Amino acid sequence: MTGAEATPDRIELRGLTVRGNHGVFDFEKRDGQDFVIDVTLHTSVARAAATDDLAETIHYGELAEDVAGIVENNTFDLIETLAERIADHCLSLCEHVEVVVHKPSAPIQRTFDDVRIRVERRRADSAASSVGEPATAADATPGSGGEDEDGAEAYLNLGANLGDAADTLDQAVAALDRHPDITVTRRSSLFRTAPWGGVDQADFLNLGVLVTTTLSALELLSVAQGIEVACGRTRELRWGPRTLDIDLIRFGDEDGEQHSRTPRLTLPHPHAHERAFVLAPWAELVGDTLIDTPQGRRPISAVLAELDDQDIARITSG
Ligand code: A4P
Ligand code: MG
Repeated sequence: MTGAEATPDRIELRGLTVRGNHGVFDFEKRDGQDFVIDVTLHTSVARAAATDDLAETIHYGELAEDVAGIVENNTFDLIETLAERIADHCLSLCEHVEVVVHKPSAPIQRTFDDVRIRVERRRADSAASSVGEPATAADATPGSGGEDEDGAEAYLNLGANLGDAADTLDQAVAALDRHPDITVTRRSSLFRTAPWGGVDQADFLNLGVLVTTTLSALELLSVAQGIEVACGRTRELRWGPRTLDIDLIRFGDEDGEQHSRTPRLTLPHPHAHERAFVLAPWAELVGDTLIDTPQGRRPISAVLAELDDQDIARITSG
């Protein structure tokens, strides 16, 4: 399904109409309007046709829900950004996508039929650049950073504090592992953790996973964000309550980790060293690795020991 070879086959979703709050004007953000989305996935349907098995293809119902979620759960000034974000998600499903975002009620003081943005992206493009941000040298090299023939190692932290958080985390780990280019090699215990960041809210459940992946760091982040949407992520507030949050903490291992400083992807994660809910599951999985802190590279155990005022408790073993 994700082979790089060109295929004449397409899965096409046309005219998906979703209300959203995108636009540069305040009234557009406040009142919302309809956006119409077309998606073309270049992917072979031969195996699905031969086996008549839904599991061998991309489920267009799920695709429509994921895309609708991206339109509904974000507010962008530009439909360029919306198109890029949808394309990013679709690249977690196949290697080559086209996305058209129409804004038929755009505030234009003339009679017009439609205004639209069309983007065409391939996985290699998305690894090299993202909207308006300079790509770092590391971003430009998919998979760079401590990889071997199985791909690179990465550490992800998952958190949830809305709905059935434990079930959502289970589903998210399973979804990561189901991805053809990601293998979950280790999963930590589940931790109950006090909210970090000053927002008064319910405790979180957090866990960490080590994965190996042949994806680039940006592609891995896109897959994680797609899983957040698929798990019905809702979040109104930075550092506030959320159905599911997946943060990419380290890409590569201690001896060859990738660095990136774009807003789209900052690596290693800039707050990791301040968060017991990130470090405790990580230490459980890797033992005493060296991590970046403002004081330089330090053993994770020493950094974690200084965060003993943060309330966390292991509630199941991994
Ligand atoms: N982004 C950049 N670098 C990364 C990275 N390494 N990993 C960008 C993940 N995302 C990264 O993320 C905002 C933007 O960060 C995205 O566009 C992404 O491309 P978001 O997930 O949409 O927003 P957010 O999660 O609300 O903001 P932020 O700043 O990422 O929050 P955090 O850092 O994820 O913190 N307390 C406990 N106990 N447990 C938790 O799990 N989580 C948070 C969220 C706060 N407090 C918590 C917990
Ligand atoms: Mg986050």
